[in-house]
Amino acid sequence: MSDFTSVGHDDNTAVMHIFRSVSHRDHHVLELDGGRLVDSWESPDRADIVDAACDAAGFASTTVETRLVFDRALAEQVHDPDYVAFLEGAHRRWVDEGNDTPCAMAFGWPARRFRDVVPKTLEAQLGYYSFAADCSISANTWEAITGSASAAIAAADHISNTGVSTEAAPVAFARCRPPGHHASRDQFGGYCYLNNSALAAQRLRNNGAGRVAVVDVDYHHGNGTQDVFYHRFDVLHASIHGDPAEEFPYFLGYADETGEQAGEGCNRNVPLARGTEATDWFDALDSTLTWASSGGDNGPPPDALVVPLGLDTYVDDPISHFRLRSEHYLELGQRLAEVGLPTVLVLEGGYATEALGTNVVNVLTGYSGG
Ligand code: SP5
Ligand code: ZN
Repeated sequence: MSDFTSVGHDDNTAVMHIFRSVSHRDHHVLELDGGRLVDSWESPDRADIVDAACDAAGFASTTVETRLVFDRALAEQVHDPDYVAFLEGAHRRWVDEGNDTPCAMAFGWPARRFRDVVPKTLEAQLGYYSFAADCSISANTWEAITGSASAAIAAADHISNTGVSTEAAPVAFARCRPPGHHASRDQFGGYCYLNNSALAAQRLRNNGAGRVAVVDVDYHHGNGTQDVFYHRFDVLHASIHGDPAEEFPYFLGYADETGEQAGEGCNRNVPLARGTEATDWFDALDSTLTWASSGGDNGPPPDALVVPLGLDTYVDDPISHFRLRSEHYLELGQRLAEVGLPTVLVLEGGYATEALGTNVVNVLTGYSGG
């Protein structure tokens, strides 16, 4: 039985545990960037560097076995079952249709005043089930995305099962790759296919958490997670990100998106301008954590926290424009720990690969009281 009673912090600090998959390594895809098809910024090196840094820092870890952990029924709670089946079969169909290029990629999308009708052919469905040309599907993408989802699911189960048996609120880090927070109920894009953070939040609900808060600190708006939970009261969603008027994903993430129907008042967006400095970013974080931990605009406080953790807020990130430095990630970890809720940290973006290991370790160390 899981138990989500929050026990707060005293002198004891949380023991961080890491969950990760190895199947990510064979997922390397192409993206359209500046008018060229290039190797994706979201490279296999990212995860390998994070793993090496976490191991060197002495954090305990578990490598998940996808076939034991991946839960298709859970994936179909978060995503359209037809979309999940499409992801599973897309690359096989790409090869069977005689394509001799490595990545299945869309080139046409349902735009304004187009019809929302599922088309028949693979090339049409690639557009129907995606929203951006920064994302494609390679031979081993399905294995990588189910492995990544499994890391998030195992991390959620870990904090559910740890419950009140430790002094401090339990915490786990899902070292996911590929990332997930741009993946909506039925569209991939932004390097994301299955929404790992949404899967973790849904799993925590299934395990007994009454309400779950998701606080997304990636540089980019968590459009996919917002989409999945937009009409729901049981999962709060907040995101601090580059203003969509100038940053990907461009068409969602404004401050007036507050949720709909049962989810009204359960969504919060804090768009910030390019060039935002750490002091302003931490002000946004504090007010967002206060909002989330008090239950959003209405309703009871959450029993657990999921943090889509992007490190692309870093000053030297090659595709992003906030100005956090490595020491700020220690502070981020501390602020998240101060919330005092059972927490799953889920790796999202971060493309300054040489600094990514240090920055992730700093969040985990700050959280762990180091
Ligand atoms: C998980 C995540 O962080 N996804 C981000 C996906 C962003 N992809 C498109 C970014 C376009 C930025 N253009 C920069 C041009 C540099 N040559
Ligand atoms: Zn990002």
